[in-house]
Amino acid sequence: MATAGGLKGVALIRGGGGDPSGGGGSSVSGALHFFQDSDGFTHVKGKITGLSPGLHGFHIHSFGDTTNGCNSTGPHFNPLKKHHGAPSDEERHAGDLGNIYAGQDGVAEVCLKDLEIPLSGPNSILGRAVVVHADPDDLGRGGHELSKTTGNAGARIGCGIIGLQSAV
Ligand SMILES: [Cu+2]
Ligand SMILES: [Zn+2]
Repeated sequence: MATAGGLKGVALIRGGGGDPSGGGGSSVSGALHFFQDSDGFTHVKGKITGLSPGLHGFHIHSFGDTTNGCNSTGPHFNPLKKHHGAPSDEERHAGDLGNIYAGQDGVAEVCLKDLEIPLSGPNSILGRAVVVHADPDDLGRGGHELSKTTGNAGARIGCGIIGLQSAV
């Protein structure tokens, strides 16, 4: 597949909140690959394991900082100062990628593309974090006090920093 000089990124997902003794024994892990095509879409592909079956909120958060586990990655990446929403909404955070779905085996196959998460330019997601949540993202429609900020997706059970992928 030609990427026309497109940039590539990678994020290794690891479990957890900040408390090394806690996290409910979470063993979330995975690898996600990113590439930006010539139309400006960034494709995200990979697999995340160790999840509970069902939907899990899936976002780009602002900071590539895991000093305190996934909790130090900050809020949803939101350079345009919008409210939380679904990936298909006009009103959404750039980092709002909706939900991923894990089967009974706890594995989620990720395959999506999005225009708002470039790997270059002022709104680049390189150096920021991908976060997987315990609960489904309500896509801003849940009527909960957190719906318009986080989608009420619950705890951060896995995350990884998006880095530039090596050429080999
Ligand atoms: Cu999130
Ligand atoms: Zn959001």
